[in-house]
Amino acid sequence: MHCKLIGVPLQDGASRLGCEMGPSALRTAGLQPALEELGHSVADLGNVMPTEFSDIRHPNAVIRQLPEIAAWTGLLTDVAYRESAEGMPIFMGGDHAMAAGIIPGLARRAAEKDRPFFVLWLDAHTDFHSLDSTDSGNLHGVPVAYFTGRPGFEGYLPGLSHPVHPAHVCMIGIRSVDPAERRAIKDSGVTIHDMRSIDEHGVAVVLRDFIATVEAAGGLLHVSLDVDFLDPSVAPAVGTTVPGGATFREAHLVMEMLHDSGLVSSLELVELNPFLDERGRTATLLVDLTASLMGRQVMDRPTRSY
Ligand code: DIR
Ligand code: MN
Ligand code: MN
Ligand code: MN
Repeated sequence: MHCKLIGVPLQDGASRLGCEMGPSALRTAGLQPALEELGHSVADLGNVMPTEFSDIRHPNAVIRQLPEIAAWTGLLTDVAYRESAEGMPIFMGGDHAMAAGIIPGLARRAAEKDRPFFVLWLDAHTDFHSLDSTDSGNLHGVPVAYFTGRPGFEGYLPGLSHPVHPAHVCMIGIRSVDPAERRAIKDSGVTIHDMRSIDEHGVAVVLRDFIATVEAAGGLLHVSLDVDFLDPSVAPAVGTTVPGGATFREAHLVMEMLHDSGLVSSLELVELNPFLDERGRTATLLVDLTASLMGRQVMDRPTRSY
């Protein structure tokens, strides 16, 4: 496989500074050599950065950095569309607001290839606020509502040419949902496997169903991995830790099963805040999870202590 690393030093969607260092930390933790060791070719395309910002305001006064997020969204839609023509783009975030641009760009490409497009959303949060409902004002809380075509973004974020069908979005790891998000997502058609369902059935069972759906449809699958999907005890480098997350092995098993499915066509690693890390362990874990997704077997794991 030809992997393309694309750095997205975006932190305007989160409340704490630091996610802009995410791409550097993933490079430092050895993402490129880890992929090369598995026999993939890798091109690091560097970082992208918007240059033009328009002066937009929304009546919801708590919203932060709307002009910046609008500019990033437009830029990332173009970048994701362009870089998904061939090879496997790996977007190194950056906070989760980046998904608002990347996913519509990938969806446009999938439509052009005549393939149904699916999203696996690995996160503690549903990120399903509208601009009207967000009470934190942090726009990393809105991307799923936006890219599934929920109303209220018109005139604020770029118009969506290819919204993702909510039934094509599967969330795993959910355990922190604001009341307004809960009301909106309930009847949206998005599939949600919260942490209780992982505890009760095991992550393999819920993931196998979704993989079967994507496979039956002949779809392309994008994986959006938010660091807070993981339990803070194994992944402390994130601004919004929520206890009770996926374990080290649950996360690896997800990646291993996705590899075996052969369906994944793109990946986002988001919300890594290296300022909050402990000796690089979260960045290293993200590199190892990516390696599992790209074919590293349990018996081939490097012998390191965490
Ligand atoms: C939270 C989302 N519901 C908010 N938090 C996120 O601020 O609206 N953290 N996305 O990662
Ligand atoms: Mn998120
Ligand atoms: Mn999250
Ligand atoms: Mn909130």
